[in-house]
Amino acid sequence: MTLATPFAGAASQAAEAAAPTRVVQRICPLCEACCGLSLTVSGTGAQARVIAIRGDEHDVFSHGYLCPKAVALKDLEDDPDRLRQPLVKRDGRFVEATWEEAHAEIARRLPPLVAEHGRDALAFTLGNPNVHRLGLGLYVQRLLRAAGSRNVFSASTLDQMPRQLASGWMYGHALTVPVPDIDHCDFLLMLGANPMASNGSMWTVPDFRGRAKAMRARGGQLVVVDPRRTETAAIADEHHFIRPGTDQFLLLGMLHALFDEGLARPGRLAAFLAEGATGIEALRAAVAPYAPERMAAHCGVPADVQRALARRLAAARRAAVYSRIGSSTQRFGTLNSVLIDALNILTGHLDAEGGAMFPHAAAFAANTQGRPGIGRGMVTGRTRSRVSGAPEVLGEYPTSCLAEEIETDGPGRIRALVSVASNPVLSAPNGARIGQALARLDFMVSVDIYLNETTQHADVILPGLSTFEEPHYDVSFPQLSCRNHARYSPPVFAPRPGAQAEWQSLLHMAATLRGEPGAGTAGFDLAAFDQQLLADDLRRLAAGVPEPLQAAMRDALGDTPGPERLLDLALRAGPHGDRFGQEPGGLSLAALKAAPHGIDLGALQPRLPEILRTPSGRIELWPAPVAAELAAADDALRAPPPALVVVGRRDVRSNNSWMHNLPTLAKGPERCTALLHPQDAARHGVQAGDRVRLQGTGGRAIELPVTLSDEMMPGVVSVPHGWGHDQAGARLGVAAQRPGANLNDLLDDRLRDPLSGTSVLNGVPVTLSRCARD
Ligand SMILES: Nc1nc2c(c(=O)[nH]1)N[C@H]1C(S)=C(S)[C@@H](COP(=O)(O)OP(=O)(O)OC[C@H]3O[C@@H](n4cnc5c(=O)[nH]c(N)nc54)[C@H](O)[C@@H]3O)O[C@H]1N2
Ligand SMILES: Nc1nc2c(c(=O)[nH]1)N[C@H]1C(S)=C(S)[C@@H](COP(=O)(O)OP(=O)(O)OC[C@H]3O[C@@H](n4cnc5c(=O)[nH]c(N)nc54)[C@H](O)[C@@H]3O)O[C@H]1N2
Ligand code: SF4
Ligand SMILES: [Mo]
Repeated sequence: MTLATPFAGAASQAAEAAAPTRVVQRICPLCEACCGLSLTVSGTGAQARVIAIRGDEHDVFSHGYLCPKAVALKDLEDDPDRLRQPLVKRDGRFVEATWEEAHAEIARRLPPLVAEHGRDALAFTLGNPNVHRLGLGLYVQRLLRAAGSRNVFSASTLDQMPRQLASGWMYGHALTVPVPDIDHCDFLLMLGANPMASNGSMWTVPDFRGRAKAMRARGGQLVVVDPRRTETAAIADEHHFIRPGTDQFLLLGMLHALFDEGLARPGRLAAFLAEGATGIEALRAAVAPYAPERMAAHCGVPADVQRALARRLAAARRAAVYSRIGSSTQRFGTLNSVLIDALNILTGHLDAEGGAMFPHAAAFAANTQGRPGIGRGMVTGRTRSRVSGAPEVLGEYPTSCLAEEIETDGPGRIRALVSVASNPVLSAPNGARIGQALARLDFMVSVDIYLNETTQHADVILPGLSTFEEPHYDVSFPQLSCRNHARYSPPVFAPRPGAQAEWQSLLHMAATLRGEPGAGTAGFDLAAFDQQLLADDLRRLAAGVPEPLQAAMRDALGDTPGPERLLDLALRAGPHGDRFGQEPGGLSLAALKAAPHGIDLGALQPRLPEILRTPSGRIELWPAPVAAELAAADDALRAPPPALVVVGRRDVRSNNSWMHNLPTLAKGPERCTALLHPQDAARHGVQAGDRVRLQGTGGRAIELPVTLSDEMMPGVVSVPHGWGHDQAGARLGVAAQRPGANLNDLLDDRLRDPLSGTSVLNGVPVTLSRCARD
């Protein structure tokens, strides 16, 4: 799809026609597909404006694809509600402040709180845009290190933590995540994912539709398992309903079938598998009780379908099983992730062409560092949260523990919070409780571009530059891409005079927390502090490197502060890097700057055993904590199925909670509706267009209009998240006109996967009743 969209009205178009135009390339920062865009820019200097956005046909990775959200980047640029100046709360009201005033306020209030109550009294919430903005992603790490708090909460425990934990335990590193090599695949089985709407997740696959179409044209097949016949199911060869929250039973059934029918043949992978309690025989014994014939009644997928899927997976020359949010945000999210990989491994499709493969990122590939083939593995639970005792995973606690840590008195209570690009009031279960807890804090800072449902509780809001004013490089997504590549975008515009980038705000806060002399004053030398931290990095990185090379590294990086030289360092030291002149022709920032459409690094290649970092040097097929989950899964088998459960739904014109203020995306039919099967509607005396009340087990309810479709599995209602923009303290003029209801207000914050700390966001029991018709 290539969209060309003129944004401006007719009069300004005429003016722009006269102005000189230029075309620049830009990676879209909005979702994980990371499409390459072509922007037409008119005018120069302060008059410069983006007048058209198209897909970049010459992009080495996305080849011209884009979705309607890219076009809304222009709305985002112009949104009058987007913050451009810091806000400081004075006497309960936000007033615009200078950067000096904002940092002075932080320096006045934050360090004394930490000094009196300890480091853990300051918490952090990190949201989704941290992985989409270069400066945020790199410098938030610097801030966290300076703060040294255990109370870190992020969107990971509302999303992919089970997948990362499974990878950590099986392969030794949380970033060693296999992705389908769709361009060479013959059979793709997809559970709980809807890339036609989401554009892919934990799998960077721009133009999923085009790639799926090409797969099918080659004779390949796509099978979707989802409680809704989604947009992805609509382009698939086959779709099967599954009862929400029961993927583990389907997966256990399929694994049982593989062993039962003699189809468990890992081939070359056998040499890499651990033996004994975490090996293949242990898995065979574990799945023995879960015959498809027994699982069918529990998951709703007939036994013959389970067996047929297992056989097709085993028979396909090149195949992969892939899953996402639907099977991750579940009580058995980590178990599900391990079982998915077990299917890929037992059928020989892991790390094989056209199967589930490990990308090789050019920079920031933390899973590629250290000795190849062996490592420390992943350890969780090094600390536990104060109130619930939830184990730390990757240095975080479950987001669903945030409110209780603020509410519950005692030593270590959270009294201050820094939210960085996160909106837990709309994104996390029992959002209303989180809002009330935030209102109790002694001090809160938000690094955010909107005054919204969460940031309304802050005392200081620090907005960043617009995306067009900053360089872009995806730190995370080349690690998850269906083809290896490296792409960089320079800023399109110079920053407005006096504006501050997010990396500067984060670094300044880090300096304040470390008590650096002058921090919090206008005279603070941020560049010198950045230099000092980089020198520390280099010392670590260069340990054992000969001195002449260390000197070459220092010289090469220069003295311009900010994220770009960290990127240069990571590229040059990375697996494809020029190694500071030792590997002529290798990657560097300069090499990427010279390639505006990106550099293709080829199809995914097998990486076993080099990629392993487990202490055994083997794949731990059946990690002990996961094996122990089967007892709980057995309990779940005995629980009666709820009459009605709610699942989430994504729409291509939306993005979590924060793009509902952009007019291009906000128009069109109401999207925050409860989607229901006509049978369920009849059962509840509901007709299309009625308003219904959905109530969760905690007793909290939301009201919203109903839409009906037989694309829903009976007994399941689908509601999108990220809505509920009717809070008086927010400043979101467009979103407030059609606020929708906050699904997370009714979800239960006590439900989570105990291994990964991830919230159960899908398959949660609800009751439905019709609101009075007026
Ligand atoms: N019920 C239910 N809940 C869900 C989900 C679900 O499927 N169902 N999905 C979950 C998932 S997968 C995720 S990732 C989470 C997301 O949870 P969050 O990350 O909390 O939510 P977002 O809506 O992405 O919020 C992004 C925040 O960043 C701000 N922002 C946007 N751009 C920028 C920027 O460039 N800089 C800065 N500093 N701020 C910016 C926005 O104003 C907003 O406050 O939601 C989760 N919640
Ligand atoms: N347009 C748009 N794109 C986005 C986002 C967005 O909000 N809007 N958010 C971004 C983010 S942060 C993420 S993490 C990704 C998520 O990317 P995806 O995981 O592809 O997102 P969803 O569209 O929520 O797909 C989840 C599917 O799981 C199904 N499901 C629910 N419960 C179950 C279950 O128990 N079992 C099975 N098998 N299926 C189930 C749902 O019906 C749904 O179709 O999308 C990203 N891209
Ligand atoms: S699919 Fe994602 S990355 Fe591509 S244009 Fe749309 S929002 Fe941007
Ligand atoms: Mo997400």
